[in-house]
Amino acid sequence: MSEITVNTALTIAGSDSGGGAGIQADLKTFSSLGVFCKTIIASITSQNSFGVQSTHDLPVDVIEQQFRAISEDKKCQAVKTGMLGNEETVCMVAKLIKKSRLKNVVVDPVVISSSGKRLLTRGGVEALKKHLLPLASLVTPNIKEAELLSGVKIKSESDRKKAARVILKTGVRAVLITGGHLKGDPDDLLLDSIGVQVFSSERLSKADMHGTGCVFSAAITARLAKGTPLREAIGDAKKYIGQAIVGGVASGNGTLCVEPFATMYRESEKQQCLCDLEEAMEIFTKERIGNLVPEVQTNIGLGLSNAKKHEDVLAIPGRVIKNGEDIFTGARPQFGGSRHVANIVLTVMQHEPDMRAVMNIKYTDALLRICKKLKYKIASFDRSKEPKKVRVREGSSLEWGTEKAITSFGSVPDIIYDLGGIRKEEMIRVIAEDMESLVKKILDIHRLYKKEG
Ligand code: PXL
Repeated sequence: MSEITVNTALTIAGSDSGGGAGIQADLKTFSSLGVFCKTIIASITSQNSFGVQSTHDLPVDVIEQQFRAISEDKKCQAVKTGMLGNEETVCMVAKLIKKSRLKNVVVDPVVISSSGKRLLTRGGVEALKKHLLPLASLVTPNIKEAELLSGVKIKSESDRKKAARVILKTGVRAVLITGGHLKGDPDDLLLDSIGVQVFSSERLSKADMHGTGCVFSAAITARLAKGTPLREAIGDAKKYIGQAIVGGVASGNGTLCVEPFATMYRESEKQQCLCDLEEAMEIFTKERIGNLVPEVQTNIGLGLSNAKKHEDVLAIPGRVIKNGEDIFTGARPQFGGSRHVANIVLTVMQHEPDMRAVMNIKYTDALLRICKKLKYKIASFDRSKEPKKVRVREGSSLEWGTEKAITSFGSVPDIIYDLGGIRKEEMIRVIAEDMESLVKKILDIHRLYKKEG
C-alpha cells in the first residue's frame, strides 16, 4: 500500500448550517490549501444568510470524547479554535490543548455574529483570556472583539495598538487585530514580541461578507501546519482571503459568503478554457477555415465567468494567421493574450455575462448574407461616427464599436460587423456563449461559404 503523508490541522468550532462560516468554512479552507482537516464541533448553530437563529452548545464531555479520539491518533500540526459558546467549553478546550501539548494554536475569538447574535458568553470571554490565550501562538480578533478582550475602545490607530498591547499581556504570543471593519483600507495590525507589523491591502468588496474572519484565521492555521513562519503565514493568508472575497458568492438571499474554493474553481475553469480553445483550434485547422480569415488575421477570445480585466480573457498571442485555406498559430493560447479581442469579450460580457466567446472573421457581402440566412441576430456600427477621443485612445475603438452595436440593437447579437474606415479593414465578429457554440457558428458559416463561393 502506498502511503501519502499529509499535513493535518484541527478546528474546534461551531457548525454553521448556512455553510459560510464556522466548521464548514474551516474545512474548505484547510482542504483547498492542501491540509487535511479534522473537526471538533463545539456548538451547532441554526442560521442562514440572514443571520443566526439559534445555537446549541454541545455538552463538554462530547467535546472531550471527540478530542480524545483525535489525540489517540497522529498528532495535528496546528489547531484553530472558533466559536466555543460558553465558559465550560473554553475551559475544557484549554485543558485538552494544554494536556496534549498541541503547537501552532490559533484562537479566533468569536464572540458576536455579524448579525448580532451572541456566540460566546461573558464568562466565556473571561475564560478565553485566562486559560486559552496563554496557550496560543496567535489570536485574531476583529475591532469589536479586540475591544471586548482589552476593554479599550478603538477609535484610532493608537487605540488599536494599545488594545493589542493589553491582549498580549494575557500571555498569547502574537495578536492580530484585523481591519475589515475599519472605514478605510482593511489593514491588519500584528503585535508580537518583535514588535508591530501592518499587513495592508486595498478594500476588495464594499459588501459585508459572511465567513471572512473564519477563513482568514483558518488560512493562517493551514500555513502554520505546513511549517510556514507566522508573519509569512499571515501574509499568505491575507492574499488568500482577498481571493475568497473577490470570488464571494450569493449562496442565499441575504449576506454574501466568502468562497474559500474561489482560487481552485478559477484555476480549474482556466484549464477548461485552455482545453476548449485548443480543441477549437484543432477543429478549425482540420476544417481549413483559412478563407474566413481577414487580412489583419484573426483571433479567438474566451472570457472566464465573471471576467473583468484583460487577464481574465484567453486569446492567442500574435493571432491566428492564414496561408490559403490553412491556418496557423505562433503561440499557445494565453490569458491576457490579446487586448483587442479581450476588449470585445469584456464589453459583450458587461451586457450579457453568459456570452463569453468571440472570433473575428473577414467581411464580405456574401458572408453577411450567409449570416442572415443562418438567422443570426446581426448588429453593426459605423467607424466614421467614432468620437475623436475614442480614436486617439489606443485599443478603445473596439470597445466603443461593440458597445455602440449592442446598445443600438438592444441586446447582444450573434454578429457585429462594420464596414471599416481609414486604414481599418471591414470585419465581422461572431459572438457565442461558449467555445462549443462558437465553433458551431463558425463551421456553419464556413460550410455555406464554401458551397456558395
Ligand atoms: O463568523 C463568526 C462565526 C463563527 N462560527 C460560527 C458562526 C459565526 C458567525 O455567524 O456562526 C458557527
